[in-house]
Amino acid sequence: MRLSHSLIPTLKETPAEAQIASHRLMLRAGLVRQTSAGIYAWLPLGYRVLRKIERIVREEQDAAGAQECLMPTIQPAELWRESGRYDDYGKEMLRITDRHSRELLYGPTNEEMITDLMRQSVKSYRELPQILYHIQWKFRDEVRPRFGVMRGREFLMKDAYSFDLDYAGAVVSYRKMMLAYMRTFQRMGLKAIPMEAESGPIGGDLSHEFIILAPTGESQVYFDAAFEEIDYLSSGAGGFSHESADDLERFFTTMTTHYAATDDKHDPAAWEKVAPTRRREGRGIEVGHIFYFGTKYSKSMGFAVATADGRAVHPEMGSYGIGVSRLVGAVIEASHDEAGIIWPDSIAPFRAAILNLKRGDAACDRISEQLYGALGREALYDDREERAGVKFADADLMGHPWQVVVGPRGAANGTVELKRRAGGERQEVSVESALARLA
Ligand code: 5CA
Repeated sequence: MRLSHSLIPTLKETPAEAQIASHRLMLRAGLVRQTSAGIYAWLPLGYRVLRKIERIVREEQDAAGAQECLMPTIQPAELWRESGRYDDYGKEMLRITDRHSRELLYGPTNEEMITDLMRQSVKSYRELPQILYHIQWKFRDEVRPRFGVMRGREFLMKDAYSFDLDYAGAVVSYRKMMLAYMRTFQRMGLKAIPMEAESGPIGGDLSHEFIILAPTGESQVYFDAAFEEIDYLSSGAGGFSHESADDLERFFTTMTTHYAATDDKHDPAAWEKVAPTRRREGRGIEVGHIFYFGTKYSKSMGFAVATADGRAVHPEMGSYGIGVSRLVGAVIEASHDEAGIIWPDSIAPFRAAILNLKRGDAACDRISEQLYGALGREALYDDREERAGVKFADADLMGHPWQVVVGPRGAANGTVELKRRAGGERQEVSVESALARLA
């Protein structure tokens, strides 16, 4: 993309309404703009990050055997009357009436709708287990939307739903999703820790929140350093596979043996037993939440399948959420400095920015175009008529993992400066070796 013709409105000043780093930086780097309270438009730079996060989430859901589908944002009230949640949900639910006076709502989650879709078609034990997921916008009329996309009213969620014949099957699905989550967050450069949680309005018996550390997190968390040392992506010895029940068991035992708790579940006596050098404590942000709730919806909504011996059983269910749009803010909370965002390579909007320091200089223009041509869609070419200082500051603010600085002195000798955003290291290299590093 050429920055001169892009809607990436960076700001020098900090917007007054932004209280936390990620909100400030998302506005300043031109990722989003608020259109109503708690509702955001995703501008090109922000949308590229959102899509990359979505892609990682999707790949890991697919790898765990979940099927992607897409349910609508607008749902009929009747479904929610069947489960009894229409009234329970209260003012957080955005209720809509259409021209025929039919009651609709903008979905805050999809347990009812997926149960309805399954009960229409799945009749036999032979068709289970199944896990379905979608990545779709949700609406919750939060009393106090705040911190930008971290607590929005409209937000993008990945929600998955598992259906099993019995409790033992449901436990396997729950563990598979938990492993998929740990892999997903690790791929985004995040250290997430699963913590046992209350299940709240979703209902149910077993629930874990996935928390990442950041000073602005909403709750105080305590955990064993063991969580920081596990490589969930490793396929070698000690690694975990979704395919193996033994691996899933060993994985779940690991996740639930080491101490981890939010302040409302914190147990000082158990905490005392963790070696002092291994105690980790800080503020945490919830980026995902999973629930096992048995037959709560299958029973209330009359979804049953025939077993091998001709009985009818209500499938055991779980639901599994990831805050896709919240993750954009959460990653920034976990990875930024005074100058701006520091994107992990896996979700950076662009891999590199090309900074042409002297537009109109034949060598600078030629080398910049050459780099841009070779790097293609993964490069943002700063071809604006701006001072070098402005280009440096904007590139740091936007946080691309690499900057390729094309200045007149180097360009005359066929060299550029390659800067790594994370550590700040700079290196004078030939155009060819810059390309080799970034390709
Ligand atoms: N039905 C279940 C799981 S599919 C569910 O709705 N779970 S949830 O309420 O915990 O939401 C799942 C994730 O969505 C949360 O962990 C959080 O990361 C994200 N989320 C929830 N509310 C908001 C919000 N107001 N703004 C941004 N993200 C949110």
